[in-house]
Amino acid sequence: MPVARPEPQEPRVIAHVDMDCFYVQVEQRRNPALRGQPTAVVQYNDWKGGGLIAVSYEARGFGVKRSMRGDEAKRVCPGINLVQVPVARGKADLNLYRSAGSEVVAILASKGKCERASIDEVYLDLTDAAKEMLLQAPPDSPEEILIEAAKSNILGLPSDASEKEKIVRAWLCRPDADSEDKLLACGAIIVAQLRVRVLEETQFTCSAGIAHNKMLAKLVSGMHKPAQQTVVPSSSVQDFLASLPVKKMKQLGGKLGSSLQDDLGVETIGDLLSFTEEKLQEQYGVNTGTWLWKIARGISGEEVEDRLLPKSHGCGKTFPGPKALKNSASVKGWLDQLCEELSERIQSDLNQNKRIAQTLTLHARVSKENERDAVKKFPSKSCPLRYGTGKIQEDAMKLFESGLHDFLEYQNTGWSITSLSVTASKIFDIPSGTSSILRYVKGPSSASSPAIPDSSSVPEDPSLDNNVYVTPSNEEQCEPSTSEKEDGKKYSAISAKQCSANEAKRISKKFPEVKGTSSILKFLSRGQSALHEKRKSDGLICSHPGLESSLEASRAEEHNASAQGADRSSTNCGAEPSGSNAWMFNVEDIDPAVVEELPPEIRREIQGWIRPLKQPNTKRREAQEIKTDTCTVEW
Ligand code: TTP
Repeated sequence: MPVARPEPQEPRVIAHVDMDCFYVQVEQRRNPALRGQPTAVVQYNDWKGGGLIAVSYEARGFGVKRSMRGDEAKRVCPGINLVQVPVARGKADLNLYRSAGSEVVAILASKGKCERASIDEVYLDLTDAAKEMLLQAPPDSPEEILIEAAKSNILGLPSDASEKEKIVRAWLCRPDADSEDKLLACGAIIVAQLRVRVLEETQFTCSAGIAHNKMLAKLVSGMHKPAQQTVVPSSSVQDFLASLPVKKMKQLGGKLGSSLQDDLGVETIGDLLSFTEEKLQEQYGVNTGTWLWKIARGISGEEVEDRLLPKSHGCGKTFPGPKALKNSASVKGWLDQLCEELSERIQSDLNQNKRIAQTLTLHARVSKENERDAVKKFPSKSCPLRYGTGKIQEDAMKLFESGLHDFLEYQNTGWSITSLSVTASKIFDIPSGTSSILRYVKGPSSASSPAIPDSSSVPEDPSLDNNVYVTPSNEEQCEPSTSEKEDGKKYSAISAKQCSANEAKRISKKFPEVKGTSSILKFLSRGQSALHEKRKSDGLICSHPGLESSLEASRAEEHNASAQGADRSSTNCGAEPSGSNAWMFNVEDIDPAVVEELPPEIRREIQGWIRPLKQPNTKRREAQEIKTDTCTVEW
């Protein structure tokens, strides 16, 4: 359910920019002969000419729609060019479009906070840039307005075509405008400049909405497509919303919108004005009620997030008609392929962006034999994500089996899968430089700490050389518990290399004072003696030579290293610290209150590691923790 956000005190300038028929434009750039031609991008062209996923505006002129298949599009528009989406691993490979989207985002992000909302759309907070323009170079001469800005559609202005450009130029330079409209005018000029740059540098056109909040900007960005922008002055908001059908708003597209129509007789956003806030709260709860009351007035406090990367990664495949999967072997075959792609993508996200995904989710569509119209859905299942293709494949198959078990409800009947997808979500940043800590505060075996990447998949962090986040007294070494070692299990999070004495030495050598990190020491050293006993029975034990001994140890290390000249990277850190000050901890026992004291970047990192460790052991996880989720691929 949507929730009202606090509104900012000052007026903002927000833009929503959406590429025009994006995949088609990408294909037209690859093959310029397609420019200006009716064209569509199709996904699977072996059944009725493939499903259309993007349609050029020329083809739309002939009545071609995205819902059509290729054969139908050819009937409607015989001259249409159908371009097949690239294929890899037997499914659509969207990398080409993803990176084209990133090219655009790099340009759009140059003027303010930028939130990538999908493969081809972003929100921009241009408030600061607009204020700066207003101070330093306000638009004051209609003749000097950039032609692209002069072509803006401004809600509430007369739409007389012959005079439109003149009227818009005058509006953008009005000396008597209030400060909100002046800021909006600057925003419109900035967006026009950005769109011109996008066209020049990428050859892509885009459309945009410019308003005082995200909601309004998004609602109007598609109003005049392609290659145009629309501005919503405050004075035009009520008229615009008065006739806007409720279903046009993303959050009202589903049950909430249907309830407004059926239960309250609300057809347009404007109709909501006849209800008090109390009435809406009574009907839909305090938060949603207030949100509805506010949107009816064009009020929305939602902020533009500073995020250029997706919130999750997903890979899916549909198996229509006769292609439906009917046995576990074929599901496994496809799941393996999807997981391989997912693994590559999260690994590349980790390498390039230092981001780690924590949750793996499996979605499927399935029907029971002879029950094709059954309403029961295959329950989506999630579990903590383990890095490494093999582990993801293994976990995804377990999720599938668990979901199928729930779906079949103990019935021994046939089934057919018509779609499968895997998603990696709950992605968080490893704050730059703090990966030194990751090497010390790590989980136990891969089985019980699935979100932690393989040692082999954790890239060496080049920033380590410049950023050290612990003081000399905070040198830590990690080791798996003895019992785990005896079990011969693999330790995904800890390798001899990571925990090497050499590394301890490396870190001990460069310990600039970093504020606040004494908290780490505090929580690491808490309750050490009690935990010592526990280390043999469960979880990761990180051992730490006490203050005195750590310094001694590091001196000794240095001495040994220079004396032996050996490559210490393979030194196993399994030996227990022996000094009387030695202490150790189990990450399960970290006091969250103490973590709260840490500097934010370290806190985020440690919390990211602690959470997965709070999971029960593997067997219990299989049985209980795999849970229904409603995860979607998000940006
Ligand atoms: P959209 O922005 O929804 O549409 P579009 O860019 O093709 O056209 P418009 O000018 O009307 O905005 O989607 C962006 C791209 O995402 C689109 O080019 C193809 C892809 N896409 C799919 O693959 N499947 C879908 O169901 C939709 C809606 C889009």
